[in-house]
Amino acid sequence: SEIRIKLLDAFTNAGETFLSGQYLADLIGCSRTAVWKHIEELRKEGFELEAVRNKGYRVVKTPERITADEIRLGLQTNLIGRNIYYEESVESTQIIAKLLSNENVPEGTVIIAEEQLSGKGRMNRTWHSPKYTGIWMSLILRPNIPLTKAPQLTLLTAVAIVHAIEEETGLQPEIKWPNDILLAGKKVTGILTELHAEADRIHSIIIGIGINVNQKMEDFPRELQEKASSLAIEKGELMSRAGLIRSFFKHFEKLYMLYLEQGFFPIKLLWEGHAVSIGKILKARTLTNVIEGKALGITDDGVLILEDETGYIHHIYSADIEV
Ligand code: BTX
Repeated sequence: SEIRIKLLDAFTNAGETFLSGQYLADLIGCSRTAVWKHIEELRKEGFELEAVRNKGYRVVKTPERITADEIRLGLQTNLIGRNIYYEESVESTQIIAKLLSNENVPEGTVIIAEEQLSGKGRMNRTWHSPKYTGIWMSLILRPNIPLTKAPQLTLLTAVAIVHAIEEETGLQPEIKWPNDILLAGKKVTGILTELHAEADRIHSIIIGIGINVNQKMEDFPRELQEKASSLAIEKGELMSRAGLIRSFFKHFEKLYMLYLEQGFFPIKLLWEGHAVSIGKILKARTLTNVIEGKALGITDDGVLILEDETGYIHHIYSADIEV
């Protein structure tokens, strides 16, 4: 709105100087209540405004938005992230990716949003995606591979995210089968792979990636605080989301090319190297029962292999894992 623009201009010109509510109201030509209302709106958007009695307000921090231009500057890929759609607020980037993939956008197209109102997890769960704090994005791929191999791309994505987090933070995340990325045992990233096929041909694979970057603990809902964390919490400092996105694109592209040339084997080795669960006793909770056993590894199709105490080998296609 006009008031908002004038307000931001006033703060821009004021720099570190405080501006009183009355001064702003006179300058803009509105009521003090209107000034106050807009200041509250800015706070909701992620601005931090310091308020001091008898002095007024000043902006101490702006929301760190990601812009497509900021990501493009310094991007080192040929395919992944060359075409970026950036949205302020969406229901789910997966939905937009699906619509775009039907319009035949190029492979490697990415949809990024600052906020998701109904971020999707696996099996109809939700993914908490608050504004300006994380990376909520969907990547459109069109590989020429059989349908059954699609889960391999989830594992490849996990390795790429681990490499990007290592590069950008120096922290060493672990992978929990099939798609959780953990720091200090807490989930910092989720991956959701959705397959769109016609008959037995892949039309597109949409990989949804949620990375908790700059959340503070109190930004998570109560029920997540014990099992979720962010890179900033684990590292002890805020991070550039654009830098992490660029790093992810680079590592993903490298692994994806390797995968298309040499198949899953080299990816599998990298994945197993980062997996916390391999060699440990796990509980796999499937839709129908609970299987406890030692994790021996994964198959070429990304299926988890568990050996129970009787020596029986189970193949786990989909489950929640407790280590
Ligand atoms: P998942 O089913 O493995 O994880 C979902 C579960 O994780 C939830 O039930 C909840 O317990 C927990 N959870 C929810 N939000 C968070 C969070 N921010 N951090 C840690 N734990 C959380 C994982 O599903 C797949 C998530 C993919 C999210 C991306 S974001 C971009 C794209 N668009 C979209 O709608 N989803 C994907």
